[in-house]
Amino acid sequence: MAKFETVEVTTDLLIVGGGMAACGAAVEAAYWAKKQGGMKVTLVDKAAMDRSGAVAMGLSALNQYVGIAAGDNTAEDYVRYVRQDLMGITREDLVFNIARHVDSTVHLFEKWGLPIWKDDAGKYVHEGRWQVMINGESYKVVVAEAAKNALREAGGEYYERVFIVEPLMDGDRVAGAVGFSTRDNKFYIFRAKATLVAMGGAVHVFRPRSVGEGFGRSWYPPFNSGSSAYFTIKAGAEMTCQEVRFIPVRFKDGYGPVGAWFLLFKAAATNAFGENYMQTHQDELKKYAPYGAGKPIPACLRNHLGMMDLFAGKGPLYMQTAEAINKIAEGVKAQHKDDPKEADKAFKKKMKHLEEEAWEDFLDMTISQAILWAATNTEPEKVPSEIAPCEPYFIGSHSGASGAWVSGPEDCAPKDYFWGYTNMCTVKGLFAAGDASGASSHKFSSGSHAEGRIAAKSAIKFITENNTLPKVDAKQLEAARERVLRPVELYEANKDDTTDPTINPKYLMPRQFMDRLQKIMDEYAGGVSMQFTTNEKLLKRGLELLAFLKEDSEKIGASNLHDLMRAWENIHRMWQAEAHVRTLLFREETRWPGYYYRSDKQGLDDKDWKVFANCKWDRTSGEWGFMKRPIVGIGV
Ligand code: SFD
Ligand code: AMP
Repeated sequence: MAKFETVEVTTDLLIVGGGMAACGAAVEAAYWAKKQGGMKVTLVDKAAMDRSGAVAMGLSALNQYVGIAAGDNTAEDYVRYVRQDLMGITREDLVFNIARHVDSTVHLFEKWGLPIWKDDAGKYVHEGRWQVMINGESYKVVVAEAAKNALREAGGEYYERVFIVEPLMDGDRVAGAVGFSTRDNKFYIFRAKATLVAMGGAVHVFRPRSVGEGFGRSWYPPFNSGSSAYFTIKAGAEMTCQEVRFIPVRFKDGYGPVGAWFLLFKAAATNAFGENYMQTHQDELKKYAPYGAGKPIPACLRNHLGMMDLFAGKGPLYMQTAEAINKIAEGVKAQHKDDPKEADKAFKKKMKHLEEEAWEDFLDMTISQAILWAATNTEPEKVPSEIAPCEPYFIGSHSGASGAWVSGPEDCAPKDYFWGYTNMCTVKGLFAAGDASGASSHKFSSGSHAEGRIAAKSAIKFITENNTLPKVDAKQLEAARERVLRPVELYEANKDDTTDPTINPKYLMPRQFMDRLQKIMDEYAGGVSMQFTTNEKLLKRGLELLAFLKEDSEKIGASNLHDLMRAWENIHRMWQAEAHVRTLLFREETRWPGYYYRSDKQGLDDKDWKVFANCKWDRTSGEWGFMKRPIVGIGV
């Protein structure tokens, strides 16, 4: 086999991931590490931090800004908003903790150079109550630069293009991680006193809508492949909300954002016959009281009402862009009633401005949607544009909730939710933030950064109080190296058995493995082709097929380092998939219609299921355990 050098790095705090939460963690940890004198912080990203993770292409808004100092909202308001959107299932202590700190993160972004839109009075321009508009095409570059500078100044290190595979353990304490370089033949061992997981959520677990020539295009970035879930599950951490996938409704095929259209432009979405499904299906919302009756209507229920028309054959669905833009411009025209010439001029000027904003919304974060509009002659001021629900994603920081079960903050976490260190998982020394931590939805990019800061400060405290380097025996390291590099060895040993090295009886290629995973998930766990619907029988059959896939996960081949990354990405996805299917089976109700439907358990069942559905994979027995955890609010 090709020679792989083993590189060992010893550090105090290890941050795995380089996205929003990891960058927040780096800035905060560097500050406290410097204060503690000589503590070392190391960050490892599979990609280049400037353009890694969900914010790689940029974003057009900061979706969480509370505006506490200005008296616009309180952190308690935010808790009520998230509870409503997630149909009552949320860790209010965690949401509150992020909400009370997020504004300071946004102010840091601005200080570091992120252009946030301001009105004539110098106030942030809001998209909606919680969202502020940015010129965000270089958002991630700005945030990554600050993180790298902070690490450098504190004597820390960052590794880019090193893929983290799995945790190292010292009994019940995490001891670091192993991974490999995606550029050089190097196997990495990171030993650490505490490890903070921030490797995002997961995409391409389900068969995507975009296949063939569009393959790889998805709403969520293809680089996030379930590594956070895999890492925490494998460390033996309790996980939460694994059934809660997120289905964003997006401009079809380019996956352009809809938030600006709904909130800023006040556009309506309709079925193909021009009927506004949010109005025609209002009665349906009553079934999901109290959430259905509350405001804003939860994202899953907004999806659900659109899906009712789609599944009844009234598609395609459309965003009425032209109607919305024209209405705003007409409003400006009306201000010049007495001067038709001036009115016409004002109308044209406003139309031009709105048109620019519409395109910029895509160019800031989803350039491919702008290209698709251009390619299909879609002029938003003249014609409506098709929207559709995407395939399911796992993203605990958006309107999903999946992630690790972490400790809340001491001052406001209910007793059952506090075990010593804020944002520590149920495994000693293991911390999680952003998509990696569960049941604290709607933190988005800014809240994930804030949560990274919270978790890092807490991890540094853990280190000062547990200041020993966990032990990892040589046997564990050798086994990890063998397992991580096995796909390369399998491929090299057997590739000459067949004329086409991608078709081989001794191994399968990462893409073949992923295709099978996606087919299983799509057909048995309620993907796009099943109209997001599943039942007990389908889920159980899906689990049988996943078991065969798991056997084959030991047989993935890799012809190069890129393939090796693909191999591990898909194994990570498979574990995320299994946690999802098992938890869908466990929760016997349909709490989030519009995200998924259990056809055999329709509707809400608050009596039995207004609880968290948690799970844990036992490291010794290899068995999954499931438990209900009570919802305890913070009294707001
Ligand atoms: O509106 C490994 N999000 C939006 N948030 C906003 O605030 N405003 C918006 O405008 C947003 N929009 C949006 C958003 C997300 C997406 C996908 C789109 C549009 C298309 C949400 C935020 O982006 C999201 O909440 C945060 O980014 C979450 O932060 P974090 O840190 O949990 O995840 P990350 O930033 O994706 O970073 C993940 C990192 O992990 C690395 N990684 N590193 C080493 N080894 C491995 N095995 C790894 N696997 C992954 C990645 O490289 C990356 O560095 S809107 O349309 O909704
Ligand atoms: P999106 O572009 O859909 O990700 O939305 C950006 C932000 O706007 C998120 O905070 C969403 O929850 C919110 N949002 C989008 N559409 C609506 C809507 N119709 N009503 C209320 N909030 C919305």
